[in-house]
Amino acid sequence: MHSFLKRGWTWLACGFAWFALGQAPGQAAEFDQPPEWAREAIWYQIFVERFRNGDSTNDPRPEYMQGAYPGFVPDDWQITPWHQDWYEQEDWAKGEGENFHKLAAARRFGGDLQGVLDKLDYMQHLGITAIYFINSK
Ligand SMILES: [Ca+2]
Repeated sequence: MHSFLKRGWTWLACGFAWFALGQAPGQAAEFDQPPEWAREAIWYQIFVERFRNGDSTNDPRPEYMQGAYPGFVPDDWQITPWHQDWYEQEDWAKGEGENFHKLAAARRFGGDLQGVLDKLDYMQHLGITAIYFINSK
């Protein structure tokens, strides 16, 4: 486990470096010439907020959602239960009178980097060698 965590951090760092290089003007790698390590990697793409909640003390609160799509925070908004059916509306969503997809954008699940770290063994079991994080606000 320890060696995997050590390698896991390397993978995370490589992923961030890859992302940073892709964003730095004039320093982006040629698209058709990825680094050797990226050619060999088995990628796992993670939307952290929806992957796993490893620390409930950092869960989103309504004040964190100000300015984010859909542009309002419904009354009585709460974290969406982790295993809720995607098409089931939360109690806070039922009385809003907005379409389903707009309210689905107001969902937050509380996933965080601790949740990713908690599942490194699982990802190793799958044969994953690199992680690509999807950005979210
Ligand atoms: Ca959390």
